Amino acid sequence: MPKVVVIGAGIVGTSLADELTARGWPDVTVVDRGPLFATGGSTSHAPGLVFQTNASKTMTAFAKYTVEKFNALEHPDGWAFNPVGGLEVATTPERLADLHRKAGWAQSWGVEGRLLTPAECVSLHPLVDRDRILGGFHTPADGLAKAVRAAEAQARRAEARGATFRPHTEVLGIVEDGRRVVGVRTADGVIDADIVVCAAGFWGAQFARQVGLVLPLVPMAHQYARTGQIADLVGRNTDLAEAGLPILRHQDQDLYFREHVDRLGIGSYSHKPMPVDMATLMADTAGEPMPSMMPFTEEDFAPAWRAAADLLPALKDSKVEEAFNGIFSFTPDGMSIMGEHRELAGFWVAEAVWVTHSAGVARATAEWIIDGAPSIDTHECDLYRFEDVARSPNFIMQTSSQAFVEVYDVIHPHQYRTALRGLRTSPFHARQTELGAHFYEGGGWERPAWFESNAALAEQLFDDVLTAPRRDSWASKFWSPISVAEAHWTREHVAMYDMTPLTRYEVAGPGAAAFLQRMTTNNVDKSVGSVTYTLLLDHTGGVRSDLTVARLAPDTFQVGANSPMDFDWLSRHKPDDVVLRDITGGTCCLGVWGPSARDVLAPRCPDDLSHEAFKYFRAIHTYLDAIPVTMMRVSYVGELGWEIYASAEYGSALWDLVAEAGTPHGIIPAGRIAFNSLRIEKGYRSWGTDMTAEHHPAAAGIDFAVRLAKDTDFIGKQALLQAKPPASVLRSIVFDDADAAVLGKEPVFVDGVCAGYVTSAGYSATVGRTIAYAWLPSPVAVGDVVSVHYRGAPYTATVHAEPVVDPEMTRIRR
Ligand code: FAD
Ligand code: THG
Repeated sequence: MPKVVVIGAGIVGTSLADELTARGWPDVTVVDRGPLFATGGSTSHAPGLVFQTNASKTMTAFAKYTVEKFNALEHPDGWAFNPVGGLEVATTPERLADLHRKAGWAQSWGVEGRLLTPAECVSLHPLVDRDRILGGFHTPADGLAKAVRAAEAQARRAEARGATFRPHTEVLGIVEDGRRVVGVRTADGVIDADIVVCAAGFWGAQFARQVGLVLPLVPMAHQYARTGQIADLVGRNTDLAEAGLPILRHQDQDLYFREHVDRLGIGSYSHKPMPVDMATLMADTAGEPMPSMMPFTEEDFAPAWRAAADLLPALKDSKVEEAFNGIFSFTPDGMSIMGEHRELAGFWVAEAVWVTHSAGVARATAEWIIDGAPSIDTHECDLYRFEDVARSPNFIMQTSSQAFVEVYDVIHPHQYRTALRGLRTSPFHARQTELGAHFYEGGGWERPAWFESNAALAEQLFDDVLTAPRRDSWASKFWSPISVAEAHWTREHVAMYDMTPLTRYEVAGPGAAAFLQRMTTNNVDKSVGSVTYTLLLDHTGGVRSDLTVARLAPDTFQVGANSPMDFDWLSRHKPDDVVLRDITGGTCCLGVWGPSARDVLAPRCPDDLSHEAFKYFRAIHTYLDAIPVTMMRVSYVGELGWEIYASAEYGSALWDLVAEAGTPHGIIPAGRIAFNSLRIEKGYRSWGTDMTAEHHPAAAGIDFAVRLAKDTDFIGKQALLQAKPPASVLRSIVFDDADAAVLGKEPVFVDGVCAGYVTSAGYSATVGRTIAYAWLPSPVAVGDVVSVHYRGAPYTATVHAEPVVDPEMTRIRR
């Protein structure tokens, strides 16, 4: 049996010990520097509010499991979970509308919830001032976790199965044999270990540096205060129950509330970000009860108190009695950090985890360690989701601070980071700026969403042939009707798209072909010049990514990938005779697509670009005028055309060349919104949004990329052979109302019952409707009518055969 050492006996470490031992791994030692189980970490003082509903399906699933598990825990002192329910109130129209959106997430992810009138809110929570609120959202299964009890109850269960808990034992270092962990070093000596899990809470980032690992988290102080006795609460709660009113969120003022018998606890995010300096932490917390508590800074709390008393008038006769600035972790994207160190096998992390998500994170980590993969999708929490740029201290600090400020804000799904923009720009950036590009940010890259230079063209098209959808103020944020014209023009004429941010690797060496055959599902061992669409699966058959693999030389492949996690996965499996290199930044890529693409490019290219000479899904190395390029006849927008790759120094010359060659054909630059709508029309999935490792290829509708019959065994093949037919499948749905817009994650109803959810969507210029992907029960058939609730309003849509546009592939193969 593998020996596991868990660093940290907070809510995460104890829960993990429970999950590991429950799966038949008894040899687990949990060590903590502090006493058990009030160790002094964040868990020891967490007020334990558990709101399950989250924009992220994964985080919601983590929270649901925490609630389910904690409800069933037993502790001699009383409850570990008190399901008082959760209530979020709105004091602005924007928030009220957003609560409808949130209610949609709850439906999509299976959390019971209901929107309430102000009167209903007050009858649930009589302290709330009826006149201050416009409505609320109530989730009856939410509640309070007694975090230290929950930790102890889980620890005792783990102990009964063989686990050991060692208080007052600081882990000073990791013992390794070069590539693997073999133990942890403490003042009392070494504890042997095959696996070490860092669950050290906000100390984790500092600790992980010892083993060369950057954990993008920032320890931040957050204020929590308890009032004195409140007359209206006297007699309501027994000492044992502590609370009966729902936990309350007043997000417009960055506040949350819970009862402590006849007192109220108030948490505030309304203060400035207060990152904690780990170098002076010991001194800064010296006079406090715990090393995770900073002295209370009263002046930072003053506005929070006024806002609290404004919502809850009963507070006016009270005051703060006890308060502290508690420390916990913030990350650049608000998600946890999970996974195994790539360069040090056996070193795992489970970090930046709220009490709310703790049991879910622990379960997924245990599954990952024992079974090789978690049973639910965790890519949003993956240790290797971060681009290199996102691991710099400056980036981590600035983005995590922004995440703190925005923690309760209404965040639009297309709202992009404002901190640290302009870091990664393609060689086309200067030209794009001149053309009035509106930039989105993705993976640190500046990506044009649409171009103001196309405004006049759009106006003209809307006068003549096109109709612009009428979008409400929410759906038209970070959006422009110009994108509709750009998409239309691509289908009718030709457009150029900046594909530089598309992650690409060179896979080279004598073992390259065999390696890619084993890693991916399709047959990539084809002639030089072939391009293959293929999948990376995990061992359970889940889709980790979809790739294009171009064979540029017998032993050299160019792989078009999706995220740093692909690099991570390939690196972990790579034999020594294969070299894997990320070539994204040193190269650039321009997509030139549309019926006129050949007419634009052929006159500038010495090679024959005719359909017969340069077939679909082939690649060649050639020239455009004097510029050396690799041209790939691939089109994610589903049109005739090429991805043109060049070394970065040729980038601006390449842009100018194509723009000039395209002028007689009316070429335009086009942005991400048009791009997205075209790929949805064409039935192409976007990994991470439409499909994840939670889905098998057949469910996601991409099993055409799986060659079960190929000679080489590939990762995931056995799992696919044993798989049952999927219970739900990804479908294209087309809205009936030309003005209906959805943005993603909306619940989908079949026969009045919520049966699935939207993944991505775009307005299709070709069919004049919004098209969306949705996960739906597999019996739902083409032609069936469904209803999608967008911020509370129902819109009907029809399940459509795929692809919606050009099923015969005549546009691409010509
Ligand atoms: P911790 O509980 O901090 O445990 C980590 C443990 O690791 C500590 O016990 C520490 O002693 C130990 N350790 C560290 N380094 C070493 C080492 N080298 N050797 C040995 N041991 C080590 N979350 C919610 O879900 N709901 C809330 O309402 C909520 N409210 C909060 C309010 C405040 C004021 C604060 C500060 C946080 C709140 N949180 C809340 C967040 C939550 O408390 C934390 O995210 C969570 O408790 C973290 O759990 P953990 O097990 O990862 O870390
Ligand atoms: N271009 C390149 N690589 C990529 C993408 C890309 N890698 C990541 C991501 N995008 C992969 N996604 C797709 C999805 C569909 C197609 C290409 C990349 C595609 N599919 C055709 C189809 O389904 O009809 C071809 C299928 C086949 O012949 O097997 O074109 O945008 N370089």
